Amino acid sequence: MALTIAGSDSSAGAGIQADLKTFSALGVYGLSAVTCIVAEIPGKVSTIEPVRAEVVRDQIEVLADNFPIAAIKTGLLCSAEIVAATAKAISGFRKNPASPPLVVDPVIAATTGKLLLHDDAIEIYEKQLFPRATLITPNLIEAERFSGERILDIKAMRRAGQQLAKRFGTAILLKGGHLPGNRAIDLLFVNDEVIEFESAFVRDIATHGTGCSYSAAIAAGLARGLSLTDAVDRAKKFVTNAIARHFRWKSKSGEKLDALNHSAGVEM
Ligand code: PXL
Repeated sequence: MALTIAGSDSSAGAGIQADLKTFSALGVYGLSAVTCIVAEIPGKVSTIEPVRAEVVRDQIEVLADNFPIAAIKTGLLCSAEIVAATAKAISGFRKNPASPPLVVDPVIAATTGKLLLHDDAIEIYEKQLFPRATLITPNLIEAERFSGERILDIKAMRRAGQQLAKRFGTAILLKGGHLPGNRAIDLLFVNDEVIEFESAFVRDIATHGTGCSYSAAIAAGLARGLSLTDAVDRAKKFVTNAIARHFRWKSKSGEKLDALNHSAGVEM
């Protein structure tokens, strides 16, 4: 079983809905703790309503006591209080000798650039949640925020990834999807090694929810006992397929909208 601690996306392409669809597609039973409710359509966030931090903590604690959780992922945590409550609840069951691996997707903004995380949450992430992580999966914008460096090419990606892995004592998957070019290159920094993952960059498709689905697929792989490198490799293929076999439709106003196809799947 895998647990996602994340926000609800009403359009269900990102957030907790994407995570649960991903877990199911990869044969893993999904559990969830909701951190906030986001009313949105792909590309346009309307409202964000946080859940009280104690309620977030309680959702995690009742699950931890009663389900054999084999991996955890965090997504949008919304506020400093919720990041702190999550770190506290997780450390409760991470004292257990069989503590599950933790994948932290440090969601700061939606694909459109709309900020989803309060600014004062950054420091709590760095102090309380990152040190507990097995893997952190920033995109370039998030990595710039946490490393304080501009990342405009692969060389800068290597520098920033190494810095973050060292500083937080954890593996880092730095996602290069925002770099120019026709390849989507991600770098995994683990145990002083750098491993490159590459796929063709799929153009002209809105990729709302890709980051959420990627980190959920990695957590699913870890829950099924894959090594970190194998879990990332399968997860990248899963996400690439979900993009390639996307759904597309038109809204009432004639706007073209896309969503990932989580059931396109790959074998784990
Ligand atoms: O894709 C980032 C993201 C994560 N989580 C939730 C979201 C979004 C983007 O809109 O709504 C709940």
